[in-house]
Amino acid sequence: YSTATALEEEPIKPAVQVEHTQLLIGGKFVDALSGKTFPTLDPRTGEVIAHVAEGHSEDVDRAVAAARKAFDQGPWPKMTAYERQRILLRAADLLEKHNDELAALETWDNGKPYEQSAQIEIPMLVRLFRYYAGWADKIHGMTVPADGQYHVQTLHEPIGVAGQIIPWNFPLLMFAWKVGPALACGNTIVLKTAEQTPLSALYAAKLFHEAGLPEGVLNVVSGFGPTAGAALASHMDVDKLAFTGSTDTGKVVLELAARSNLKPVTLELGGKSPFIVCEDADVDQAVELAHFALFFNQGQCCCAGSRTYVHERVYDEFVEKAKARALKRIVGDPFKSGIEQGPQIDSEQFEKILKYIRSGVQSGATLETGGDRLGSKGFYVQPTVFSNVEDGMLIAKEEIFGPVQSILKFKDLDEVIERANNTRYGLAAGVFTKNIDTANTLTRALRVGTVWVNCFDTFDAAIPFGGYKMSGQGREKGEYSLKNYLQVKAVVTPLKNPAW
Ligand code: TXE
Repeated sequence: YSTATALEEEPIKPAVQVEHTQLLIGGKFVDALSGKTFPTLDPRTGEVIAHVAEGHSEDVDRAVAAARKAFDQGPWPKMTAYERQRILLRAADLLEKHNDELAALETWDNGKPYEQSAQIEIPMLVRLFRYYAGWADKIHGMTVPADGQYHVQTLHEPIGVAGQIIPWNFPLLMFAWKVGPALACGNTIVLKTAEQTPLSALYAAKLFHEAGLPEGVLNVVSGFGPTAGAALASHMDVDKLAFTGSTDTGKVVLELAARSNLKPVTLELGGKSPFIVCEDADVDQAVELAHFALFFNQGQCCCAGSRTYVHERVYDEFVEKAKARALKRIVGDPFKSGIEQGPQIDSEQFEKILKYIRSGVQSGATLETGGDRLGSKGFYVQPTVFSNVEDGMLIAKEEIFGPVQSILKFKDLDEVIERANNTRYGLAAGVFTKNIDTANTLTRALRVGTVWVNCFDTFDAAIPFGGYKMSGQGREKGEYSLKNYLQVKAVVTPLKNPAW
């Protein structure tokens, strides 16, 4: 991999200052009541970027009270949809104007390539908020032809205070997936960022206030899961919970929500998505797409194509070329131009990935390339490829969340359908074929929330996303996401003069 030696150089200094490290509650930046802070680390070195206020349950209480007040007494849910839309559009303009600062913060805190942040993720963030701004004045109920002499209509109303818990792999995009629909529908929010990546959401939320968002509508609490996160999930005054993270933590928050006030919950959880390369595939193109499907974002994608199923007729050629492609992957300081892969998020994920790699070797898979850390500091992992992987191996069953490709061989469609579906997950799948019948068969047979045919990770704001089975509940993005943040009220009025 191209840059092992460069990793020993001094890391490049990001072109941004960390301005906001406090909690954002009621429109103001404030310290945690305990005065506690925690360090957020640079994944390139493991060194401290900044100390950030550590929210606990009493801070969540304050944030929920601010959101409650903003919902019950503030202008936000009552203002016209057009006014809400204009604020969201102004916020999108400000996010766009601060593209480079947001991208630098995102890369510094997360380790993803700066060019990916600046050219893909921040533009997607802007697009998401423009998309949701568009919805603000298009949310309406219906008239219902009920039996009897009644005028019946439905009102679509905001739910109230939304609690939102997000992970660290796409901090700003997860912020947008959650905040966008909630605001478009007129809710108020308490958002808890991941402890690994607290910085960019604070910056973005400040821009929403500059855009005219009333105070208390969007509150951001940094802190840890078992304290701040659990307090939010179990809060009696939070009306809805949205969570993205691991399946295990998803179960915990669902239980907390049920045991407290039965708030409805949407969950976007883990995956072990198959990427199926059929016998008619152009192998070079398939290798490139399968590589992207797995290695994008250091392999830290819930929908990563982490089971690469390849038809036996093209298998040997595929494995050889997949190995060559991984060896060409450019790993290095994510602030350097042309970098494809930066460090993993933190030491915990880094150790977890290396453990899975050892397990792959022990279980008898063939390590084609990679298999170890890269450099001596920070959390860089060699792009790793295993062939001869079998369904029962841990690396084929569990979410590795790292740059580790597992290649499995299959003989026919029925067999690969059964094997691809034989998992507790059901988030996404990739299908690579020129045959329309094969594509149709696979897209209908796979029990997953997204099938990408001859593409992968296509993530427009308008496309719904979510999981079957233990990959989640509900859908985010697209029109489908709105119903997570709306109540339906039926209004029934007798008709005094049925003749009319
Ligand atoms: O996830 P957690 P972690 C997967 C991936 C990864 C593994 C662990 O396989 O290796 O999960 O990562 C908050 N009550 N994904 O530990 O714990 C936490 O503070 C309330 C897939 O980072 O699920 C953070 O804000 N909240 C995933 C968020 O939950 C709690 C993205 C996610 O953390 C909590 C990330 C609690 N008890 C990891 N405990 C995806 N679907 O994209 C933690 N949190």
